[in-house]
Amino acid sequence: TDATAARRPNLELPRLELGRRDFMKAGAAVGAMTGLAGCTSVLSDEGNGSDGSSGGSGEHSVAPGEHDEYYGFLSGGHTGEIRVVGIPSMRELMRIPVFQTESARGFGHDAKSSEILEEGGGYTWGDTHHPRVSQTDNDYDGRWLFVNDKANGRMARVDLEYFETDAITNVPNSQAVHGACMQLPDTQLVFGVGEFRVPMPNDGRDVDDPDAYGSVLTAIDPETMDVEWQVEVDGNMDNGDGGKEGRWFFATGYNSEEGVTQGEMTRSDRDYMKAFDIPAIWDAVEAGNYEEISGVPVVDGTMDSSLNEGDRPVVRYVPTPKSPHGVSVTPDGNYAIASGKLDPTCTVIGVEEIAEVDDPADAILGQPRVGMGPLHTAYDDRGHAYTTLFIDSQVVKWDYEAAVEADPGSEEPIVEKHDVHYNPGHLIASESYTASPQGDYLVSLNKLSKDRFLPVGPIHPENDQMFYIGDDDAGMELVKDKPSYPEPHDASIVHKDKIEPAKTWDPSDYDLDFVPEGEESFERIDDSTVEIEMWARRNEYAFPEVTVREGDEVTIRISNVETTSDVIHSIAIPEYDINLALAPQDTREVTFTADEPGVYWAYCAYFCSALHLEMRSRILVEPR
Ligand code: CUK
Ligand code: CUA
Repeated sequence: TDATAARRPNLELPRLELGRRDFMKAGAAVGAMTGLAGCTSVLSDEGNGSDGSSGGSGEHSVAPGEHDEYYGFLSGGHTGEIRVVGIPSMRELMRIPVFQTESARGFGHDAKSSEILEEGGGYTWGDTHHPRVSQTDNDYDGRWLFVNDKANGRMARVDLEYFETDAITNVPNSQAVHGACMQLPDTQLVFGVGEFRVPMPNDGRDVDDPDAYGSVLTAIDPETMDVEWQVEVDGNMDNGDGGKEGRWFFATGYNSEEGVTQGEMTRSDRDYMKAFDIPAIWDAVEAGNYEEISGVPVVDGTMDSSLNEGDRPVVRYVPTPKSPHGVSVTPDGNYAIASGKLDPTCTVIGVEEIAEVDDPADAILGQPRVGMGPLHTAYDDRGHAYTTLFIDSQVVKWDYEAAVEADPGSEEPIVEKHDVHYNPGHLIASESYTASPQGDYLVSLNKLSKDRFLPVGPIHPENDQMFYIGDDDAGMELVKDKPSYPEPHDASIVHKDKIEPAKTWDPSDYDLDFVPEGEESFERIDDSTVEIEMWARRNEYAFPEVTVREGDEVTIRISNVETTSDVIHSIAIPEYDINLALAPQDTREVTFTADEPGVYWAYCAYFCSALHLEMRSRILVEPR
C-alpha cells in the first residue's frame, strides 16, 4: 500500500554496474546498508505492527484474520517434534509430536499413538533435524512429511492430511539417523543418513575394534516404512539430498580418518561427499551382492568395493575439504553443493559429471570462497545460492553459475552478505528443495539469540530470522525475528495450495469403529475386564458415571460425535496419567488397570463450550 511505502525507510541503494573484482566490496556495502535498513525500520513506528511483529517492513506482515502464503515445517531438535509456522508472519500454527509423548494432542496416550511410539523403539524422546515433504514430479504433493531422529536412529512419517505422526521406523545397524531426504522426483524411497559409526550388528562383539565400525545409508519404502536396504560406507555421514533425476543421492561425510576422538576425526584435510548410485545399489541387491545384517540387506559401498559387473561402484567418493556438513541440490538439478564446517569454500559438484568422470574429483566444477563456517545452502528461482556462515554470523548470497565460471577460491560469485543474529545453522527458502522455488522468502535458523529478546534465564531461545529475498536490486531484507524453543535444525517451506488438511476426521480413515450417540455400551467381559464404548459432545460424555472394580483392566473407546470443525474434546483421567485428545469425528482408545480404588473425575481438557467445566464423568473404582 502507499501508506506502507511511505513508512519504509527511504534508502536508495546504488545500482551495481561494476566489474567482477569490485563486486565483492560493493556486495559488502549492500549488506551493510540493508542491515541499516533493518535498524531504521525497528526505530520507526513500523515495528509495532498489529500482528505483533517486531521490526521489518509492513509489506511482509500478515494482518489479523489473514492467512499466510506458506506453511513452514520446522524441526524441533531434541524436543522430538515438528513445528508448523505460517510464512511470512512466522506465527506458530501448530506443533506435531513425533518422537515424544505429548499431552495436548494426546500423543502417546491413546492406543494407536502409543503403539507407534512402542513399535518405533519405545523411547520417550527424539532429536528431529530434517523435515522433508513428499514430492511428485519434483514438486510438493502435500501427502507426507518425513523426519529423522538423530538420537535413536529412526525415521518418522507425518500424515499431512491430519498433521499427525503415523509411522516410526526404528532403523537397524544405525545409531544416529542424521540426514533425511527422499529419492526424487516422486518420493520412490526415503533415505536416512547414518552418522555415528558402530559395530554391525551392535551387540557387543566389536566394542574395542573401531576398524569394525561402520555407518550406513538406509533406504525406506515411503508407503510401508519398511527398510529396503542399506549401504555401508567409509567414514561418518552427515546431511543428505536427492538428485532431481532420481539416479543419485548425495550425503556429506566427515571422519574419513575413521577415528573415535575429535583429534583423530579432524586430522586430514579432506573428507568425502558420497554419491550413491541408486540403480546400481538395486542391481547389487537383486544380484544378491550383500550381507544380511539384522535382517537387512547391507551392500558394501566402501571405497574398495566394486560389486557390479563392469566394476560399477555403488558409491562414488567426491573429495571435499575438511568435514563437509551441508549438501543440497540446485533447483535445476545440475549441481550438488556441499560445504564444510572447517573450510571457507563451497564445493559445486556437477551431477551429470559424476557418472562420466573416472576420478570423482573431476566432477568438482567450482569452489567459491564464501566466508567462514559455511554450513547449508538454499536457492531462489534466479540462480542464487544462499549459504549460512556459522562463524561469520552471516548469510552469503552468491551466483552458482558464476562459481562454475570463476577460479577455485574466488570471491567473485558473491552477490551480497547480510548479518544474522547469530551463528546460523540451516536456512531455507520457499520450496527451495523442489525444482521450482519461489524466491521470495528465506528463513535463517540461528543457533544463538544472545541479546535479541527479553532474557529468560540462562537457556536462551534460538532466533529464526525471516528475510524477503525477492528484490535482487534492493538486496536481502530482514523482516522478522522469531524466538524459537530449542531447537530447529532445518525446515521445509511449502505453498499453502499444496497442503490439504482435513477439517474433521473421516471415521473411514480409522481402524477403530466410531461410537455414535445411542450406541454407547458398558460391558463386563469377565471378572477383571471391562470394555466401555462411549461418545463425547458439548457438554457431556455418554456416561455421567461408570463403576468398575479394583484391578479391572478397563478399555475405553470414545468418539467425538461433533461434526463442527474446531470443536475438540478430550478425556483426561486424573491419577491414571491419561489425556486423549478428540478432534471432531475422531475415535480413540485407551486401556488401563484400575488399580487404585477411589473416585476419579474424568474431564474434558479442551475448553469447548460455556459448560466445558461441567463436561465430566465420574469413574468409581470400588475396592475388591
Ligand atoms: S543440521 Cu543436523 S546438526 Cu546442520 Cu542439517 Cu543441525
Ligand atoms: Cu469438551 Cu471441554
